[in-house]
Amino acid sequence: MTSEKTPQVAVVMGSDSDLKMMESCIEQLREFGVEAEVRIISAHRTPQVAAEFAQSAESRGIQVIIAAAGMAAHLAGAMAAWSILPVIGVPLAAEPGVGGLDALLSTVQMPPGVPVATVAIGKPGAKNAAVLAVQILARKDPALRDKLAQFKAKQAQAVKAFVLPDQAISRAPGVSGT
Ligand code: RP5
Repeated sequence: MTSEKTPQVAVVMGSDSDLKMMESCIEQLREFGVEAEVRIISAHRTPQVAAEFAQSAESRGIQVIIAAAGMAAHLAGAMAAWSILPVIGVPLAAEPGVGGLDALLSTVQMPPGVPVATVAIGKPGAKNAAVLAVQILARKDPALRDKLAQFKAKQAQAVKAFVLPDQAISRAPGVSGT
């Protein structure tokens, strides 16, 4: 007998070359106790699979789709086109490339009526996609809501607890250590 729950979040990415960047997303979800269905699906190389995945996601229990891709990144848009689930897009910087600006514009510039909630380029965006997905799930999950509150409080505590080294203070005029 297995106690595994059906994943509520899908994390899809355009290539196995994106996995290194998206590990921080998967890891962040895991820290909240949220398991993800992780798939490599390309909007361009496997368009049929992308359509079928997005169309069946809701009936499989998925609540949020996180889609990451680089270059002319159309994966998040394709997910949003084929599903009514909220889609979070993570633009990635492919190598060689233009630093992810290509993917950012491809992901964020969706036409009216087909939104993709687009986060920052690369690793910070990958992590934020996980937090945003958890925030969506937490609306109907009090335990997850409490974990989010703790996560925020811990972040604030880390900022408050940071002590500037004396040297840094003396080098930055106008910056007070208190
Ligand atoms: C995109 O093209 C992928 O998401 C990846 O970021 C980029 C390059 O893919 P590979 O050539 O490394 O498979 O579709």
